[in-house]
Amino acid sequence: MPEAPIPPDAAEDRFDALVIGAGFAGLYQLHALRDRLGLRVRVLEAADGVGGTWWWNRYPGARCDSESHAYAFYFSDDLLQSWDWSERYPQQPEILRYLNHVANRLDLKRDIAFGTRVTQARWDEAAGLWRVATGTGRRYAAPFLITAVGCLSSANIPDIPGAADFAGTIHHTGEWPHDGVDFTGKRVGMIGTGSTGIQAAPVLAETAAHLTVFQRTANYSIPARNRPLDDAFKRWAKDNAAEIRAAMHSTTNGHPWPLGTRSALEVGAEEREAAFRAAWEKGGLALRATFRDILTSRAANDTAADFIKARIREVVKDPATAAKLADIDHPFATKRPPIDTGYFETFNRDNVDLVDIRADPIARITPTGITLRSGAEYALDGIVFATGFDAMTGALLRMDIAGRGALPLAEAWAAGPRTQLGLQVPGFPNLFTITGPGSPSVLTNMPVAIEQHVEWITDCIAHLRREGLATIEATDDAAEAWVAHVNDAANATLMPQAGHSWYLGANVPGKPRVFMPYAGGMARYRVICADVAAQGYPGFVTA
Ligand code: N01
Repeated sequence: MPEAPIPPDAAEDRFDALVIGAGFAGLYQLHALRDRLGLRVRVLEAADGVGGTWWWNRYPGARCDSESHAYAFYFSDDLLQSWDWSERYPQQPEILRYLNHVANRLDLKRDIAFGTRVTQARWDEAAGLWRVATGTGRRYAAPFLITAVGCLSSANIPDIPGAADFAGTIHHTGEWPHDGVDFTGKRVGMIGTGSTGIQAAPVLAETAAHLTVFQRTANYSIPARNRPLDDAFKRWAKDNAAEIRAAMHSTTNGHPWPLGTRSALEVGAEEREAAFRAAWEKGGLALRATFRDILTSRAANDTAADFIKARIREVVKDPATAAKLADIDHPFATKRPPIDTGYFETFNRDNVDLVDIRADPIARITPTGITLRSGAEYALDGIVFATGFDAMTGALLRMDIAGRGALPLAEAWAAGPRTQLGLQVPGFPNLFTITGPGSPSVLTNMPVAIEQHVEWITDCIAHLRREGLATIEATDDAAEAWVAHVNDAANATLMPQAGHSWYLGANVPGKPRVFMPYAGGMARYRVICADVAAQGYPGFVTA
């Protein structure tokens, strides 16, 4: 039963716009609405500080897979010139320092309510307001509600029988204790081999007495080749900011390198191997862009997949372990490709074991460890769930949002997310979802996608105010057409072939299987959104 709207309340705080979340997206959205449009804005943030993803994900080895000089705000020259990254890939504490630098430099913290988790949001039709309840008991209202809650912020904690009885510690990587976890001398079991597990395993292995990695799906990974940045590079990045920005705006994934122009199949085996080898030695996500058809042709993809599998077998000394690690069941980059610092090498350590839980699944957690279906037991002092997130929709649905006619978002999205451009949902006027499902979001270097959404939303609200309009809402027809286009874009790639990926919601039991991000490319998406705005917002109703 839909609940009644939250009644108007004398203690309610009124603003022109409410923003949920104070990560990259929420910080820029606050700045844009407050300092460019002059609106009264409040950001509601569950954590006690800014940072979003980088506030919560403090697991050992947490670092960004985008290169630091591209993982930054490009809307402000002052921010670019006033910050130096120390490494090619920044670690979590450094990114958190960066976001504090941004918040301080732009004087944002005074408009953020920290420790304030949104528990309910209701569209009050008569008043033309979003009424928002929070965990602190304080209520807020504003005509515009903008979610900046991130795509990977709702932890996916597997429901393994017996977990409550475990005598040791259990931690999910996305909810890591702020004072850390000391695994010195401990037997640690880590479940999950996505980007997170692949980053964490080498660091856990350094301190733990023993690390057991429980692998359900073997994964590709490319060496990051992280390194400290020298002064010459830092100077180059600052002096060439405009060119780097232009490059990021022109590419499929929002990274500052172009997709190769050649097919992997039009060159000879030797030349192809040399190209993959060069990308492998350089390190990082650019290997995916070596040839133009790695994500669209299975035969082209196989050449990259075979190259990486050969490297795994080369690095890992024990043939049985190497075989399990290289037994990858999906095409390369159809799940988000991890990059690593010594992941495969970690399995050459005496204190690390790999357990194949596809062959022999986990039966239960006992007070002393993990037992597999075969009866095999692993004695553990600590368990790390590197099991990912209820991605893209989880954080939105968790907030209990209801729109026109008290329609809950969970009902509107019962068969999967329906949006116009990943920005608005039919039936939810004046609600904007930064990097929402149906937008390129997680397929890109996130700050690029975030800047584009924040600027589109800000321009849209400016347009409404200029025209004396109170509301904007996506139409059903537009959302239907957009969802069809999102599906077509995904089906033009190999990505749906990774049947168990979180892009499809397949990692969360019971979640509808719908390819959620827009795979048509960031550059193309940018043009589509700009055209919609230039044409006076077709696909939306304003009033
Ligand atoms: O999560 P994942 P993640 N029993 O969902 C396994 C971003 N990121 O946190 O593949 C046993 O990718 C699951 O197995 P399977 C990045 O976009 C960015 O690693 O479902 N195993 C898989 O191996 C990334 O893609 C950065 O069979 C279970 C693993 O857990 C996204 O976050 C760093 C299980 C989960 O992998 C998510 O990555 C890290 C169960 N019940 C992450 N449930 C940077 O750039 C799940 N698994 C810094």
